[in-house]
Amino acid sequence: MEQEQLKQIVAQFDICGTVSEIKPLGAGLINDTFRVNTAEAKCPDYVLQRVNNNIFPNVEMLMDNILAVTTHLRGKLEAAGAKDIDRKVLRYVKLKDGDKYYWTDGSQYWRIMVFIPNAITKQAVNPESAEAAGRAFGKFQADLADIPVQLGETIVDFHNMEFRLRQLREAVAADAAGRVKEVQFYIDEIEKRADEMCKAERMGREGKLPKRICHCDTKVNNMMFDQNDEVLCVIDLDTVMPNFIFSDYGDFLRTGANTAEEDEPNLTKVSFSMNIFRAFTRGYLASASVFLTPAEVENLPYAAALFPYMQCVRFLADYINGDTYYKIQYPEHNLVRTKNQFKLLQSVEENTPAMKAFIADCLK
Ligand code: GN1
Ligand code: MG
Repeated sequence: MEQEQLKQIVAQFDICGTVSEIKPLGAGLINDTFRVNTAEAKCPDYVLQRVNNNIFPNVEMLMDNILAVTTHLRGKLEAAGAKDIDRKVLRYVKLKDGDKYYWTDGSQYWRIMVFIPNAITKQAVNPESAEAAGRAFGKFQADLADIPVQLGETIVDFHNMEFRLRQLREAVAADAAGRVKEVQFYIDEIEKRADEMCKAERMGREGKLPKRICHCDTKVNNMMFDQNDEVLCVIDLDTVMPNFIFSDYGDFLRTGANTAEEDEPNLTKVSFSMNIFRAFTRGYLASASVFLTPAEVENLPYAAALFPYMQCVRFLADYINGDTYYKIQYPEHNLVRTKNQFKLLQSVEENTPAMKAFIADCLK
């Protein structure tokens, strides 16, 4: 998109100063993100985002959720007397006209938040930053437990495994891109595990598992760190909604404990790091064990398997559908991601007894 068009969009928002430059930022697979630099030293820079409204159909609800979440987190930080609050929770910018926090021309949806300077985003973590991330996501869930509003489901059934399997089966039946034959091995491996992997949905129906406010996209790169590997701020709040806590625990390990990136084609590099698992779990239990039920704790190793499995199902369904959901850089990209997540799942499965033993030890 042209600078001029982007500047026109920024001009709708009540920002400080004048825009000097706008350039692409980040590595998200769904929204388009830009950094907006301002000319004046007294003004912050900003982050401009186009919300993908094919994937998030109700942007109004999504922004209401985000405003409720950031306001609540800000209140907690103020009550605790925290310093530098604008580095610890996102601040969204209102339109110049009206009180909305997004601008739309009727087909595209845009929003702006204040850029947090000198913060670090990572694609990979070491044990220190994994432990800090565990504490931060546990605290994120704890802090949002008493949010006074009911948050909407921005993507219905987002982490519902039964639903994701139904989508895959529909994709296989339609075979829109003629790719089913080449991926039959993965379909079979997925089906072998399908029943076990839908355990959370069953437990939920039986009243054995609560839904809590979760982040639901706890990829490593959705959190910002300071220079000392401490977590500053949790970002990418589009999917904050009620869910099983497995979402946040499992999805962090899916990226953080993978010894390679989620689209690494060389599968010998892909495995599940028990070092990262131990550090993250230690951190998570330190801040979340106050509210977790025994059933939640007992199933953390299941959650560690569920998320590579679910992501494998989602990438494979998208590949079979002809790449309609995730951004891709080359034609086989979603297939490479599928294979990567399956390899990671196998490594998680090998490590399950060791994970169970570690968690039991932590609780002693
Ligand atoms: C997407 O937007 P991003 O890149 O943080 C996706 C997640 C997937 C992830 C896989 C709304 O997250 O659910 O786990 O890609 N977000 C949505 O990398 O589908
Ligand atoms: Mg992201």
